[in-house]
Amino acid sequence: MSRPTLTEHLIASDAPPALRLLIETVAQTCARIADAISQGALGGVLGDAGTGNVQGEQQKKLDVIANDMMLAANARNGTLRGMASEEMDDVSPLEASDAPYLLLFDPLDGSSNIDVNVSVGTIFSVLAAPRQPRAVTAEDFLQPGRDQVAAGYVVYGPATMLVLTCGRGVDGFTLDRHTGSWWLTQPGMTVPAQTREYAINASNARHWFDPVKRYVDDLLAGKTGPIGKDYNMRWVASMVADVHRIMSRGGVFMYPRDARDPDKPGKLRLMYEANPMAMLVEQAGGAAHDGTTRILDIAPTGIHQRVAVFLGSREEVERAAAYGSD
Ligand code: AHM
Ligand code: MG
Repeated sequence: MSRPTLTEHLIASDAPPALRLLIETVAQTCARIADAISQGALGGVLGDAGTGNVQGEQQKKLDVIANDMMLAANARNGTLRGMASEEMDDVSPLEASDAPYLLLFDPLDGSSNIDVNVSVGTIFSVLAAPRQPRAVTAEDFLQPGRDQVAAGYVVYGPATMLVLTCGRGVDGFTLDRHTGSWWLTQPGMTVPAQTREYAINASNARHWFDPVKRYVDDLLAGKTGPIGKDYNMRWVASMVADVHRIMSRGGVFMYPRDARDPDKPGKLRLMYEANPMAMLVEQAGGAAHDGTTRILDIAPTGIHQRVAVFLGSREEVERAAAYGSD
């Protein structure tokens, strides 16, 4: 069967050459990250790095390795004016030039799963750089998610897959580990509007605000409750893996704000987790909101800002929103 490679697909879809080069560099880097992950204990890559990031989280060795790989590979291809990452306190400006893009990424999402050999991922978001050829600052990155030029993730699962949008639908590519090529295997991915599957870390139930409690109670009540159908539940604790399941067969993913720490509006980060996932899910026909607002319309105030996330099958996300926020 003849299928296009990522390069052929990007050429056929008229992606500007700089965007094509950027996406191909990210994809090649992720293929190398996949290789490092797959070495496991043999590669000496498991365990803690012994350092923390700006979020106050312990870094895994692979968090640092993946971050360094992304930085090194993307610094010199001439497409970027700056990068920002979950693992770096501040944005990393590149030389002032007329390079057209900014790149934000979570180099290794779900890294608590690394040491137990469960799927993890890389998430990325591409924004336009300012028109003037000057050094970029953090403010230049603070654009609403609806202005993203492209977004994607790579899931390091039983197969390594890249799921990508450049603003005209969503396509899935599978990595051939022997040749390093990415092949279009899931063109035009869509999220079914309805679902019978939800994803939430229910160990936080006692901290949830009332609307989330009521909604999850109604999901649990199944056929005999007000929603009138039985649901199944899944929680990988790797957002990439949970979202990939939803991109493949539908579902609703929730990481709500809760009462544990009023200064933290949720756990996940807007700029390099929620925004790219929201763009992908919307481009596939789904929906994404924070309980009150469409995620892609949130005006960002900080690179590492956190946000509540409800995303996935459109009708289920709308149902969750109808319960209110807090
Ligand atoms: P990370 O980027 O530091 O790995 O954290 C984000 C991850 C998500 O992938 C996942 O959905 C969530 O944290 C799981 O959180 P919890 O351990 O509270 O269930
Ligand atoms: Mg993450």
